[in-house]
Order: sequence, then structure tokens, then C-alpha cells
Amino acid sequence: MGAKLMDRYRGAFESLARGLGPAEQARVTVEMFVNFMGAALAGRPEVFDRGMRPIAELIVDILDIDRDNHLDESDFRRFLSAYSIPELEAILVMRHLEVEFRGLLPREKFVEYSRDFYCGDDPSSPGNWLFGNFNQIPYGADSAEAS
Ligand SMILES: [Ca+2]
Repeated sequence: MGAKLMDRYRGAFESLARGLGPAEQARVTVEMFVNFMGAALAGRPEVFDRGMRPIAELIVDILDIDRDNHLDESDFRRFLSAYSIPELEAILVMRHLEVEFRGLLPREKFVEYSRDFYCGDDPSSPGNWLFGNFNQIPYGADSAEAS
């Protein structure tokens, strides 16, 4: 499954490189990546379902050791640690996703949070927390003011 996930990510990055054009393919900055992903996915859940949902499903396949279609807290902590999310932030993330209280994150909920993260426009959506606390990352208008 790990190789399959790598193939999916490789395909997504090849799609990104094609979308950027030949001059930009050698180097993709964070800003280029964010702008491309935003243009491709923001407000377009059908694009997520075609391209990113299979990746989200594979992530659940890899993490869900006991194959009950739910990520328990230790499964989900492995996911967060793969994104280098510190322990205290992981607790905050799980609180926003309600994992801490129910102890389980169903497969469909993980996919729904992923879809919200990539496609949603509701700043209060729990899905915005799936990959950590983005409120503390200086990007966009705030970083432009800081530089
Ligand atoms: Ca499980």
C-alpha cells in the first residue's frame, strides 16, 4: 500500500508540474504549490473526489491496522506524526476533529475532513485542522505584511 500511495502522490505532483509549465517544473515553491492546489481544488469537491480521495482512502488503508474502517487515536497520532505535528498540537487537532472524545475517526469522516481541508471555504470547518494548526503559520496576507 505504501508503494501505491507513493505512486498516487507522484501522479499528483506530475499533474502539478504539468499545470505549472516547463519553466517551473524544476522548482516548485510553497507559494506556487499553494496557488496551484487552491486553483485546482478550492470549491471543487468533484476534483477532490477524482484525484485526492483515492489518496485519502489509501492513507486510511495504511493507518487502519485492525481494518475496522476507523482510525483510533494511535492510528491518527501516527498520521499526525508523519506530518511532524508536535504532541501538544496533535492534542489540539484531535480536539477540533473530536477524535479525543469519541476515540475513533471513521474512514468517511477522514475523507470528509480531507475534502473540507482542500475544497472548503468555511474557516470554522474542523477539516481545516486535519494537517495541523494553520492559524499559526504565517502565509498569505499576514506573511506579506511581515516581510
Ligand atoms: Ca482501526
